[in-house]
Amino acid sequence: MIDEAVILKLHTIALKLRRDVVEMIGTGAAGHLGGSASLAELMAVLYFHTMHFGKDKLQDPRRDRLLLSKGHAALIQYAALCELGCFPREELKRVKKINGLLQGHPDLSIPGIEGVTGSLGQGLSIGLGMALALRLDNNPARVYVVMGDGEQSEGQLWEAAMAASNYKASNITAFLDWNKVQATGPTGEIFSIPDLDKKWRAFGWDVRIIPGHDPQKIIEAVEAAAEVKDRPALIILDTIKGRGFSFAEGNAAYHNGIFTEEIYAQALKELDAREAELAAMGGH
Ligand SMILES: Cc1ncc(C[n+]2csc(CCOP(=O)(O)OP(=O)(O)O)c2C)c(N)n1
Repeated sequence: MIDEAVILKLHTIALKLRRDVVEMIGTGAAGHLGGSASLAELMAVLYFHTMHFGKDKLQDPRRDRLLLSKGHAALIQYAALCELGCFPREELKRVKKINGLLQGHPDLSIPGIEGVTGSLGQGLSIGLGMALALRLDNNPARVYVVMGDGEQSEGQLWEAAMAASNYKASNITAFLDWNKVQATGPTGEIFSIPDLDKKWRAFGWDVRIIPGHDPQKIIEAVEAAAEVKDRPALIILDTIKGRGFSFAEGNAAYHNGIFTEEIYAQALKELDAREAELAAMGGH
């Protein structure tokens, strides 16, 4: 059982990351709220609890690597890296601006980013290459790869899944953000891939499905996955797209929707309400 204070802290960090995402999107411009918000707890756990990573470890060969294969959700990763001190907060204000450090998809020029992603389906291949190289070097670092459920329709990803299993790349933990909505509608309607857990298992992976907004469950699953020594591990996160924002939850319009002034104000109001809730529980 993980200490309650640790879990509360992770919830507080997830809220902070969501707030940064909303502020980065601002008003009048498009930004990926939905697929960022569904990852807030995962990012909080990985970057602030699990990973051997930090601003002083960016060149450390033994740092764990995280690849956001669903690179369009970069804002949540930028928020986490900024909170870790990898770059100044001023950069968040210049996100997606010409000459800004932080562009629409992760890029190697950004401190803490390990791979260029955004063209869906590639992150697992990149991660597998890293994992095999780390193993050759007897390096104990782990590779974490975060994929989307819409992204599961990319063929390259399944080639990488087969290869990772063939090479028994047990130093990979992949995540599938099972938020059930992709860019323009429900994933099941656009390109239905039922029984994802069975498919990944059939491809030779260790698979578990967990509630994806529960830091405790994420920590437990990540620790259990690291104990699997003969195959790569996949954690399917049962999540809600746009989690934390009533207007965006399960709503494809906020995959990449523009915030009006009213919607922006509503988002801040809901963040404040959650902050008050966490404060009442002892968080700050
Ligand atoms: C190869 C490729 N095809 C299409 C796109 C355009 N695209 C960006 S996000 C997206 C939907 C992704 O859905 P999902 O993986 O479920 O992401 P999430 O809902 O978690 O944000 C698409 C099709 C892309 N980035 N790359």
